[in-house]
Amino acid sequence: NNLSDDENVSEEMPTTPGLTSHRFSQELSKRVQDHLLESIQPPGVDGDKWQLCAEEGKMKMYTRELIRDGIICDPLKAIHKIEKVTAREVCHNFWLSDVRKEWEGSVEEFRVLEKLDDSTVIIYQSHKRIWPSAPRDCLYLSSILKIDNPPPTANGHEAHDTWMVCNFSVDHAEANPVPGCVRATIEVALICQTYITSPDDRSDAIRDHITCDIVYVASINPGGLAPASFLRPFQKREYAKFLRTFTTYVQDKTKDKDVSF
Ligand code: 18C
Repeated sequence: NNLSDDENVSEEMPTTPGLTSHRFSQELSKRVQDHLLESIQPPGVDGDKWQLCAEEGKMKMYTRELIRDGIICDPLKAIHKIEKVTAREVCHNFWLSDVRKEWEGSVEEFRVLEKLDDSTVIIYQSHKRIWPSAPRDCLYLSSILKIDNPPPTANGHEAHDTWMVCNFSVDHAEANPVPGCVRATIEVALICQTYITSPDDRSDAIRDHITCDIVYVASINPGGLAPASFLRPFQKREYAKFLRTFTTYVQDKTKDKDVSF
């Protein structure tokens, strides 16, 4: 398998977390299970505290106010539905380092520090600076997984397939804190499900009958104090920009290619 070949999605990705073994397997497996239990749930169930903060077409963004040790760490949950792409295509493009700079506008530089297995890497990245605050960097594990037994979906339909990318902060000997740079910590998941719609037009192109449901959750601790009046609107804008840019990127990139389930 070649990590740098974005045309050929690995055929040997683990379908269940924990099948391959590395020093973060257990932690990864636990986080994946938590995302499948909680993150995948639509906002509004179980009397949760998610508040709708933005809506753009089929994309809805929800947030909750959360302050830890005085630092604003408001989590985000976004749900979206995009046409003509599969869960695998969306997750693959989110996970693959080679195309990161083609859609990720917040990153200045990044490098893969370690490959733990064919679907799991540890990444260090620095972010574009927001003057006058200190520069930020982060260090995280990133894994792509096919989920074989997803929980039943709230929409009552059975998904054709389910894929997930799970990113979370870890430590690594090759990425000690950088003087003057504030390390942000992250917990991010992108969960995607493909649905095949029944043909209601004359198109026999399979791509025309595919829809992908997306759940994106992010909890970012920016690592230092930032005024709420700046941070909250800033986050909202940046997350919306990311979701818009990234989903359009995947649609453009795949539109003339064979469908990859
Ligand atoms: O999930 C996304 N991308 C993945 C691949 O990069 C990965 C990334 C996580 C993002 C980590 C962010 C860490 C700090 C960010 C610094 C801000 C830079 C913004 C520059 C904008 C030009 O999982 C998609 C991520 C989409 C990110 C949206 C930005 C969210 C902002 C979070 C708050 C950060 C506060 C920064 C401090 C401000 C001080 C006044």
